[in-house]
Amino acid sequence: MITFFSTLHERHAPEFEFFRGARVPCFEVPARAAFVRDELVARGHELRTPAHDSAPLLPRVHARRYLDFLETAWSQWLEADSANAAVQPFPSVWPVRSLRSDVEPADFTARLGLYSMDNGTPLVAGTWAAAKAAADAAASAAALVGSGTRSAFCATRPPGHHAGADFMGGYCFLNNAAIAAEALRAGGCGRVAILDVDYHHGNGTQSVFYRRSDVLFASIHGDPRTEYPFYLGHADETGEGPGAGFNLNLPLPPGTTADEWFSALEVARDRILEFAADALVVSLGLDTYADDPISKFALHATDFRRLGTRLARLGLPTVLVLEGGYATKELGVNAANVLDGFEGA
Ligand code: SP5
Ligand code: ZN
Repeated sequence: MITFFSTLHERHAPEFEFFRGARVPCFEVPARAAFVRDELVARGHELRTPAHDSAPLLPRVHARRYLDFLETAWSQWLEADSANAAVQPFPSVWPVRSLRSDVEPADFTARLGLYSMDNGTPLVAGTWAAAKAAADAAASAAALVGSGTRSAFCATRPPGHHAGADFMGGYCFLNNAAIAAEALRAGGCGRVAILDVDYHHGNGTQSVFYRRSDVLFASIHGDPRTEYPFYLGHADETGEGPGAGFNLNLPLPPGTTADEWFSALEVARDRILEFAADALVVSLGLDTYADDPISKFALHATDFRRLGTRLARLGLPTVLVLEGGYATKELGVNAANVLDGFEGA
């Protein structure tokens, strides 16, 4: 499968994140993309460098003031104090209920809180370059698939599905799947389905399309009552206004087995077929893997081949975008299994 890959992902390499108040090594590391690239090359898949500029698409998904903040965040951080060059910024205060989010504070950390949903998304000097390259890959894959190629994959990081119109979170900055969907829409696909199979609910993607009927969002994920992102992803979230009925959440309990997971996939498949999508975007999180260090489903390597086969059987032009998956060494095999299952179907 033609796979978009940019070495710019390496520039997003934070040193640590927080877990229970302690600094721990990041789960979302550059080696993830390297393992995926190496396995795809070994199996004969074609790598391409993204050549489409996603800049015109970004404002279709993200708020202008968020894009302006993100693109210049690192230079703003250095302007606040030149000693910040060696420091990872984290938010520590957020405009939750009753606080105002319409006025940008002059304080950098307060602005970072305004544009963040968590303190688990470290930002470094190269974050914008890496996130923009991933968005460019999404635009490039959508352009290829929109012009008649059956499928394309984005072996990109950072991931995107937790990023909303005006916030980062969950290791995500720009919503690559939403950008791919918008690119397909702009390219003439009337109806686009997004299927999110990451372990974590794609809260950002859901929120971007929640009031729209031209983009269906369907997600299978750990129940938000116990799993990140906690505050979205329940089954009763079905869309609003013109989007009523165009959002499908299939939360599953921690410990869900592969057979149970594939039963949920059939429910999502039926909804996507009923929707009569012209194209499919897959938020391909591989953190449903049994040995994933932060997740609690039990899919194995062979299940990812089975997933690829099921995705292909939808019979749709398909853009697949890498999301999570933190069993780093196994990530390449698991991703390549999805692509091989798809192409062998
Ligand atoms: C794209 C994606 O998969 N984002 C996931 C973000 C999850 N953020 C919360 C991570 C919490 C880590 N908990 C560590 C538990 C170790 N036992
Ligand atoms: Zn995830």
